[in-house]
Formats: sequence, structure tokens, C-alpha cells
Amino acid sequence: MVDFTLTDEQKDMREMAHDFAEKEIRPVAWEYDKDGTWPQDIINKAWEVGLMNTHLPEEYGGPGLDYLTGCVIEEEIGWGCSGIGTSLSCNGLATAPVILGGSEETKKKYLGMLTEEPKLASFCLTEPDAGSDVSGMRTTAVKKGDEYVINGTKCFITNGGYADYYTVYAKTDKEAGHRGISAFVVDRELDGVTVDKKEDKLGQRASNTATISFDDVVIPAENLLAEENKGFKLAMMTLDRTRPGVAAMAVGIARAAFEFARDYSKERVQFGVPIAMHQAIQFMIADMATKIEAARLLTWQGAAMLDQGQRNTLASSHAKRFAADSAMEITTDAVQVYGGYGFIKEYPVEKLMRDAKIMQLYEGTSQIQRLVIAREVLMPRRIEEPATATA
Ligand code: COS
Repeated sequence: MVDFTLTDEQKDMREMAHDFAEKEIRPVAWEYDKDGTWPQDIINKAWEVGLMNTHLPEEYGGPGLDYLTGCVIEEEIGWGCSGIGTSLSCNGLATAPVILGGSEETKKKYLGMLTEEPKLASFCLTEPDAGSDVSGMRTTAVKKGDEYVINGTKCFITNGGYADYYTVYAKTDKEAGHRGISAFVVDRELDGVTVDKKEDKLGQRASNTATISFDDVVIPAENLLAEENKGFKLAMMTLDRTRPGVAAMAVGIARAAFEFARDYSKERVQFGVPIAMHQAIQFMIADMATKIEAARLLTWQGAAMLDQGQRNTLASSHAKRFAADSAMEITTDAVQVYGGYGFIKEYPVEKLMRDAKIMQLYEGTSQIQRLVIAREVLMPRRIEEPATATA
């Protein structure tokens, strides 16, 4: 029997996350968005109550929550503010390759660091000339004895300006395309690491997005994750694991927009009745509600498959694609329900429409998700996953 009932623990976590979003995030979200304020105070509080690093295994100090619970939490935080939510959840993206490919020592050091203090880590894959086309990256890592020397520039790095370490992808064999990429952990404090630029963004303005340069940065060889030249697969495996979380955040944004639009439609009177009495508005509200339900189910499926140890590439891309596109449609329709007021910053929905846009862009655009879906549907293949560094 298929059962979509959450466990009592999952319900408790949802309630805790909702409460946090309502009391700590919502009251400042629109203000932080306006000024692009870095939410360090909220990061500290979220870390304190256990709403950060929820995915980290217990042996490294984390609560070791399952992916589905992570998505349930992420929806609530996204409902509060997805910009702040992105800052809170970015450690999940940065540490996935460490969990997948790090040696025991690497895991102890770099995962433990995040559970001992409210520290941050960033995922450095994208480059100015290599976005969707990961294999086109130019950053290099050259092995010299027991060390690697890293050179290159990564852009659009979430939390980049505040991270204590980075998981960095670099070419270890320039001629080998995707088979010549490796992944490393790089400490922020090392000589040659520079935070170059903070982006001024359309939405999610409370999150930090920076360019990071690596100029002859020397790291110990043990900071290699998995095997040399297996970094591309590690990146793909990471995104399979994190895209349901992005989808959940998109559901949270969509739900927030839906609730505002629903409530406003019952108050706003035109032609002598609340606009919710007009079928034109009712159908928009109905479509919003259906898309939210469908997006959540796809999200939960993507997460539940991971929890069951199944490969979830297709489900993950279905969820990310549909939830992101739905969030964009729903927030745009919420602005429409508000009419001219929706376009005014004094009202809540224009922020949500701006925030939703990044959902269709980061962690793989909606077009990349369709590419993955098309390949999985048309040419299903068996994918071999790299062994961890210790295996
Ligand atoms: N898990 C494990 N391995 C995977 C995988 C997955 N989900 N998807 C692909 N691979 C493997 C393939 O099996 C193949 O392995 P071999 O070397 O043994 O042949 C290899 O990776 C290359 O796969 P593919 O041919 O599909 O690679 P492409 O260069 O065509 O790229 C896309 C595939 C476009 C899907 C990939 O580059 C991508 O996801 N791009 C978007 C990146 C992104 O999300 N960026 C956002 C920044 S991160 S915030």
C-alpha cells in the first residue's frame, strides 16, 4: 500500500521548522531582501535549534535525518524565505561530495567542523564559462608530491563570502573532458584563496553569492574526494541528492504565494463581491493548489527513493523541474491575483516572484532537468558510481 503519512518525528520536525520560519524568518524576510542583509543571526539560531546540517550522519555530530524529513523542513523554511533558506541549506550541497567521497579523516574534520560551530561550506562547481556544461571548466589541480596546486575561478558560489571551506571541482586531466575532473576540499584560510565579488541579485537577496578565485592554492593530497578523475560523477551524484531539497524549497515559495493570493482574493472586492467569487480567480487559485500538491508528491518521491537506497536521477529531475516551474507560475499568478498591488513592493508577492526565478536556474536549469529526463526516458543506462577514497 502506498502511504504518504509522515511519521510522528517528521511531523514534529515540520512543526518546529514552521514555527521557526514564522517567528524568526518571516518577520525580517522582506527587510533582509530589501537591503540584501546577510542573515548571520538567523543562521546562528537555526544552528542552535538543530535546523541546519540535518543530513549530517550521527558519527560526525549531525542528527542524521533522512532525505524526506530534510525536504519537509526545507519546504517550511522556503515558505518563510527562500533566500534565508538557501543560506541555511547550502551546507547540504557542499558536504554531499564529502559524505560520498571523503576519507574517514576528511569526514571527521570537515563534517565535524560544521556541527561543532555554526560554520559554513560552499560548493564550487560553476565557472564564468562553465555553467550547464560542467566539463568545460578551466580550473586545474596539479599534483606535486603529496600536494595539489589549484588555479582557477568559480562564480555564483552560494555562501561563498562566509564559507570556512569549499568543495572545489578542478581538471586533473585537461584532455579527458568529464573524465578528467576531480573534487577537493579547500580551506578558505589558505594563501591564494580570494573572495572576489558579491553579486547584487534579482531575488533571494539575503543569500550570499560570490566569486572565489584560487591562485596557486596548495592543498594536501588527502583532500582529494573519491578517486582522481571521478569528480564529475561525484558532482552528478551530489545533485541527485540535493535537487529534491531545492524542489521542496520551491514548493515552500509556491505555498507562501498561494496563501497570500487565496487570502487576498477573499478580501479584495471588485464588481460588488470578493474577487474569490469570480470564476477567473477561482480557477487560478485551483491551479495553484493542484500544482503545489503535485510538486510536493514528486519531491517526496525523489527523497524517499534516496532513503530507500535507490538511484533517483529521474525522480530528482522530475521534482526539481516541475516544482521550480510551478513556483514561477504560481508566484506570477499570485501577483496577477493582487492586480496592480501585486507589482508594488509594499505587498508581499513580488518578492516571491523574484525569489522563485532562481529555482529554475540553480542546481541545474529547467532545461538541464529536461535533458536529464529525456536521456533517462529515451536511453536508460546503468551508471557506475565511484568508490569513496577509503574503499
Ligand atoms: N550519477 C552518477 N553518474 C552520472 C550521473 C548521475 N546522476 N549522470 C551522469 N553520470 C555519468 C555518466 O554515466 C557518464 O559516465 P561515463 O564517464 O562512465 O560515461 C558521465 O557521468 C557523463 O555523463 P553525461 O554524458 O550525461 O554528461 P554530459 O557532459 O552530457 O552532462 C549534464 C550531463 C548536462 C546533465 C550535466 O553536465 C549537468 O547536470 N549539468 C548541470 C550542472 C548544474 O546543475 N550546475 C548547477 C551548478 S551547481 S549549484
